[in-house]
Amino acid sequence: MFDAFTKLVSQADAQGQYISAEQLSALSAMVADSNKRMDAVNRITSNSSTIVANAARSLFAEQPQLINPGGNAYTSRRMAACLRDMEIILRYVTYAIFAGDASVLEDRCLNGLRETYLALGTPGASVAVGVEKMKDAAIAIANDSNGITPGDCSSLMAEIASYFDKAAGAVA
Ligand code: PEB
Repeated sequence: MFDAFTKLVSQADAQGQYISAEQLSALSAMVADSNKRMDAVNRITSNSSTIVANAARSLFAEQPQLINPGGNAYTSRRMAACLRDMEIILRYVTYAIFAGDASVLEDRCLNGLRETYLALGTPGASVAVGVEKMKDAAIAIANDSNGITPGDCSSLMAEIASYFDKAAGAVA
């Protein structure tokens, strides 16, 4: 598991090189913007139940076969497993945002997940739709400029979107 710093150290070490000036300036830009990052993590974390519940509701409205008899979220046991899966994925995305690196998400959540869903007969494409819905909700919440000092959060939001896209792409 890496963060933005240890990832660079590992890459530099693999090549037997010092950290370059460009790498230092990229890291220093990240540090300068870290309050935005912490705020985004905090906002997504404290709204996680809403993000998961609304994304699931919207997924089931679009794909009602999932909650009809025989569907993959039919019976409360499967519904609970589905909501739990979405919560797990969202939690790992928040870790990736915090670390500024996707490796925790990849190694501890996405690795083997497609195969798990194949073995369970759970439709990965539907999970991916749910993840994309969480992305939209999370970014709307993290990027809400009401009540905060306005600033440019576009690159952070793009980074956050990329973690959700990675998760969706890993199971679709
Ligand atoms: C992944 N999900 C399920 C299982 C596992 C995971 C390992 C099997 C064991 C169990 O039921 O608990 N676990 C989960 C995860 C990590 C992990 C992400 C990462 C660290 O450890 N059903 C739907 C939707 C979708 C869904 C499309 C969006 O209709 C999910 C939610 N996951 C779903 C369902 C099951 C499941 C299990 C329904 C239960 C399947 C079954 O038992 O029939």
